[in-house]
Amino acid sequence: MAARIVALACIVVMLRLSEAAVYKVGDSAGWTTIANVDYKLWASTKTFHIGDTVLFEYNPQFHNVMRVTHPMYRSCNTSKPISTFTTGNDSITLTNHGHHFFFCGVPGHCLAGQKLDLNVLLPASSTPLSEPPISSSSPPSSANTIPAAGVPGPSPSHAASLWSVATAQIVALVALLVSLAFTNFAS
Ligand SMILES: *[C@@H]1O[C@H](CO)[C@@H](O)[C@H](O)[C@H]1NC(C)=O
Ligand SMILES: *[C@@H]1O[C@H](CO)[C@@H](O)[C@H](O)[C@H]1NC(C)=O
Ligand SMILES: [Cu+2]
Repeated sequence: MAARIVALACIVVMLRLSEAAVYKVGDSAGWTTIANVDYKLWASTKTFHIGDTVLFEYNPQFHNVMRVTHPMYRSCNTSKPISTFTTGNDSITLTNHGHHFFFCGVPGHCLAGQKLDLNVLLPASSTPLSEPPISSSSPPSSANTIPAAGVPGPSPSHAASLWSVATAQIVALVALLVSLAFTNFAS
């Protein structure tokens, strides 16, 4: 009986941990230059995992979002963005580990500090249950799925990390259910 309760508790904890987080960039201030948001500080207070989503909210008349390489990020060079988002409500799902570099491409805004460096942590292989998979619930109005910024690019083995996290969770769940069945059988 006790083993059954423990197994059920494990399942509940696992389901809670598998929820991917959504982070609104800049919190209530959003993506802007006028509030003097320190986006470096903002990012440092979060722990980003594969499957999490960052939401850029801004007035599209005044700002945009460009994903860029590290050298372009450092020099605020807007000439060759990897991708550009302009809806004012851009939801970007983080599908790879490593640094993701963003800035606003409007002249002067990156230099004024409207730039964001996100570091998505590697799934820890010893604790696969703590890594959330991509949320499959209601797709946002402007969902974008992106790989990690290059320099250096993600290796093919890491591209599969999301899949292995999901697989590990399923394996763990099956293991728990099997142990649950054996507990019932023995008692
Ligand atoms: C921006 O990057 C491009 C290469 O993508 C380069 O040709 C250009 O000189 C750079 N501009 C500045 C101002 O560094
Ligand atoms: C922005 O998109 C999110 C979903 O990605 C949605 O929940 C939110 O209501 C949207 N906000 C605006 C102002 O459209
Ligand atoms: Cu801007």
